[in-house]
Amino acid sequence: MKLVIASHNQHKVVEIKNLLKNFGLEVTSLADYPEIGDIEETGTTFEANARLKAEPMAAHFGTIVLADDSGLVVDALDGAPGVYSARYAGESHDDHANNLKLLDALKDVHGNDRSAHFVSCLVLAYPGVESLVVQGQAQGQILEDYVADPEAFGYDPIFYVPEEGATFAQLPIERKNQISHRAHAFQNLVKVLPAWLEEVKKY
Ligand code: ITT
Ligand code: NA
Repeated sequence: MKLVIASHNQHKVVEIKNLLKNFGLEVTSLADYPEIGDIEETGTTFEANARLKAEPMAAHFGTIVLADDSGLVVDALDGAPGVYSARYAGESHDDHANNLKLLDALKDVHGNDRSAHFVSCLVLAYPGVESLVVQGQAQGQILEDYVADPEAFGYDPIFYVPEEGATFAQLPIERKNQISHRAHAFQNLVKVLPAWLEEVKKY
């Protein structure tokens, strides 16, 4: 069976392809379909935005489509940047600018008060079948010092996991893919996917 990852974020696509490795699916992403532009994410929840990305694409491709809507929820900022994580510092989706803006917003917040969690909401869509929705979270702390890393994904350079003694950016991808919000969402997906694929096969 074919599955298209409805994402233009290459970091995300690499992680998801890795997480999908043993599912026996033929996986592509929007990088393979340059004619498809960005979808406007007008939702106010991760689920709403993931549905906006997955469901029209499933109708377009006639295949299973997987979308991930994710973000960083910072307790001291009442949940910001949340669903606006990609465009926190503006529509250019600049990870470096987003990190700087977040550190500035937290400049008077110290120690354990810098707690945050990542959220990943996955939606699997297929024409005529009710979408499958799962979520995962990962808990951490926002560092005060930022070592810019142009290779890193989003907020990974400032997201510190005490149990690992490392930021997400410092972990090998294999380890991040065991403990991340996306990894936990996939662990939840595995439980419900077989029954959903049976529904898909009926169409
Ligand atoms: P697509 O919508 O095309 O998939 P996007 O980057 O715009 O790509 P989102 O709208 O879901 O995706 O925004 C998620 C943002 O949250 C992302 O740009 C990062 O800033 C942040 N983020 C999500 N998961 C992350 C992770 O594992 N590590 C670091 N930052 C992450
Ligand atoms: Na997006």
